[in-house]
Order: sequence, then C-alpha cells, then structure tokens
Amino acid sequence: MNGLRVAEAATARQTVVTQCQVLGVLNVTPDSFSDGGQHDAYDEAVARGLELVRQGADLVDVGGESTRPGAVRVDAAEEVRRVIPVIAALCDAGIRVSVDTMRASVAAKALDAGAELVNDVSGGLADPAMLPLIADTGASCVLMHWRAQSAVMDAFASYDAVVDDVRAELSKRVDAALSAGILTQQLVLDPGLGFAKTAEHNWALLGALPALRELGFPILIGASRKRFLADCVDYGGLDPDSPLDRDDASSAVAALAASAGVWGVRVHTVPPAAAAVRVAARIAAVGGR
Ligand code: PMM
Repeated sequence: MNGLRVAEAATARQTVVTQCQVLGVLNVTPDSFSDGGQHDAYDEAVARGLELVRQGADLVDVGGESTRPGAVRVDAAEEVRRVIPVIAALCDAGIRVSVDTMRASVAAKALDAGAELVNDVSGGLADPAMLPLIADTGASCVLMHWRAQSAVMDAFASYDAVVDDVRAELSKRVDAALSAGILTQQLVLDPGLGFAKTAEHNWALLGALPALRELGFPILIGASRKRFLADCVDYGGLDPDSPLDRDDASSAVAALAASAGVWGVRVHTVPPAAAAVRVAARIAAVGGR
C-alpha cells in the first residue's frame, strides 16, 4: 500500500512551492448531480479514468454514491460493486486513485486494490470504523466538513459565522483523527462547499482560503459545477441551471484556489484546471501570488 505518498507530498508542499494537485472526478453512479449515469458501466468508467489522467489529472477520485442534496444512500454491497473493479483497473494501469466514500468497508477494499487516498466527505463522522482504518493502514485521508447525510443536510445550513464555525468543526475532526492514532501528515482538510451550506456560505469560505490554510493542513477545494456557481453564469447564453455550463466558473475557482496555495482541487473538467494549477505554480515560483 502506498497510502503515505499523498501525505508526504502534501507535507512537502507546505514548505516548498509545488503544483496544486488536480483530482479528476469519476462518479460511477446513476444519479450524481452533474455526471450521474455517464460512467456507471465498468468499461466507460475505466476509459474515463484513463482520459482524466491523459488530460492532466494527478489523481482520479472514484465515487460510487451520490452526495448531491437530497440523495438517498446506496447499500455497501452496491457501492463496492460500482467502484472496486474500476479502482483495481485504474491502479493496475499505474494511475493514482482516491476513493470517495464514507464507508470504512469500501475504503478498506479500495486501499487493498491500490488506492492511496480516502476521500471521506463525512470527515469520519458517518462510519465510526473509518478513522481506525485510516490509522491502521497509514493511508492518506481527506476530512471534509460535514454535518449530516445529503438527504437532510440543507436543514443544517445555519452558522453563527461560517468561516469560524467550519474551522472549529474541522479542528474537532482533526482531534478525533489524532486520537484514533492518525498522523498529521496523513490528513488533508476540505471545507465541504455545498454540504450544509448556502451560496453565501460557500462564497465566504472561498474568500477565506488563507484562514483555512492557517489550520496547518493541506486544503482540498471541491467547487466544480456546484449550484452556487450559477451566481456567475449570467453571460454568453449559458444556462446557470445547467451544471455543465458552470464549468468555466469551476475553472476560475481552480485557478484562484491554486493561487491561494491550496493542496488540491477536485474537478469534473480537467484540462482547464490542469492549466490553471501550472500557471499558479509558475507565478508562485517567481514569488508572486
Ligand atoms: N463534493 C462532492 C463529492 N465529493 N469530496 C470532497 N473532498 N470535496 C467536495 O467538495 C466533494 C467531494 C459532490 O460533487 P459531485 O457529486 O459532483 O461528485
């Protein structure tokens, strides 16, 4: 298992200027909000994973359970059926894979198949076995800010001060991870844009990336195609209600987040994000921002 590779790279990235990682989204689901149904057959999913890497993705983030607002959960056996063969095929092809799952049992199988990073949108809250698994395996892990399952999360979008509250709640997840025996260098944090958050909350968090980085961990940003970007899609005949028409705004977020020094961006459309992180790295390398 090569689980510490991401963590080591992430630690290095805190001290030297290197390139923001691009995580290409591969949802092997019939119902994800923007790409559901496109890659839910094995052959199409593997082909899409290979394409994401050809286009410049550093990792392919494979998920088998939609987390769009209102989504109901699939059972663990179905999640395994969807993602594990795809992960195994991509890892066999030498591709770096993260698994987007809230279940320790799915994460364990994905790590066995060669995944190097567990992307848990619940930050270890949904499954009490997740943090012990990460501790035991030494795998890298994204802890995302999360308050409730997708079916009910919109009812939890209430904050006194969203940046302070998200920082405090992420810190608690870090404490839980460390108590479980996870090492700091295994962790990546994510503010969880769109998860129990209104558009205003998402914008406030994007405007506070330096404050999130002050937590001292690599930061992952997943803004791609999300509903709040519709605020910026009022030009060129684009349809703000179409997730695909939010791609340009998603790339703009990737560029600005990379420029703000985040560790990674999670995107559906890789080529412009791959360009964005390279431009940001070149500007950072000459001391710019
Ligand atoms: N968003 C989605 C799924 N997984 N993982 C992380 N770490 N951060 C995110 O913001 C995130 C995620 C939902 O988007 P999708 O349905 O398009 O995959």
